[in-house]
Amino acid sequence: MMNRKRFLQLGALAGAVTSMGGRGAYARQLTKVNGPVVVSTWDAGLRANKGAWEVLGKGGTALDAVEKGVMVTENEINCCVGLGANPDRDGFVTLDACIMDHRFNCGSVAFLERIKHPVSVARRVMEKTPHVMLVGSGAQQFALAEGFSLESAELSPDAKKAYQDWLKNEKYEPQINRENKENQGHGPFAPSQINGGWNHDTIGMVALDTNGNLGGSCTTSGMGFKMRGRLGDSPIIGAGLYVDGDVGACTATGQGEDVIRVAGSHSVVEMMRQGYGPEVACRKVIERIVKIKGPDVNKIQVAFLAINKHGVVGSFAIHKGFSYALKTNTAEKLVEANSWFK
Ligand code: SD4
Repeated sequence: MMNRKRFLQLGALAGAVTSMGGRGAYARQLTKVNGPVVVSTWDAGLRANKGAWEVLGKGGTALDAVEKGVMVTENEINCCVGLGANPDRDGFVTLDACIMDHRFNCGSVAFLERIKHPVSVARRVMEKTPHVMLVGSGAQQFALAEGFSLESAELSPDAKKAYQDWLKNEKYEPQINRENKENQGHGPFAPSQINGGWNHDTIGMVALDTNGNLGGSCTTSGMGFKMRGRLGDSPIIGAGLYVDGDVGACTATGQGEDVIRVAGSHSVVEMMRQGYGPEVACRKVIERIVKIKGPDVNKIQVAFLAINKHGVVGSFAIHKGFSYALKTNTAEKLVEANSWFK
């Protein structure tokens, strides 16, 4: 007799599956692709995916693709990620990033200042040191020794304005990350019309290359106006990103503290190892966060974005409003993720 696990595996391979779980019956669509695929969080992912595709489209590796892809976003001044993003409450932009390949090689930097491409520094940590993670002035010292330039500490015009607005109240009250017209602004605190409307600070990307290898990256300025020294999930292997070349890869966005608590991306990959399709795997971990948070779940957003070894993509968020960008040989689009609360 076919057990549940086998059913889900077959369902994922067929490209669509309907299952039971969480709060009852729910139907879902899974995207099964042939050839390379890249997905990344939020709508900045559309541009980042193009950068990744320059590598993937030519048969390059997922690892190179996920580095090149998120570098596009790190480069966008007045965007949500990189040196143009919101500072901490003391007025300094501090960046976190990590990268991982299909063989458990990984590198990470955190609390890094004045370096344009933290994801590339993370890759050097992975490739040139015996360590996984470097932080703060040590990470900066390493970056400079590796030939990265020290950039200006000046805030981008939009970040300067958002910071000055924030200083008026100095209220630490993160809002739910989403992209829609009612909640536009620069970072998680300042609803306004700046910068086309976003209130998130991260890009996570996972990809499968033509050789069937997976890779992932995640880069962020962290939560806007955070306490100095605060780290979220994004640079933490297993929280903001995890890749197991035999199973799948996952990245996270949203309230980092609540992703760290459940080792979010690693937990999603473990669910996929148990046979769940990517969306169900994401949903199972979201369900865990919803239970842990109780009524406080209304104050936070978390979203996971996963891909399995077969190129099946899935995502799930706590609240509506999370979308991810998908690129394959035949598709290039923004997809609204399913969510716990509709
Ligand atoms: C953090 N997870 O620093 C990041 C924030 C984020 O979109 O994803 N913002 O907690």
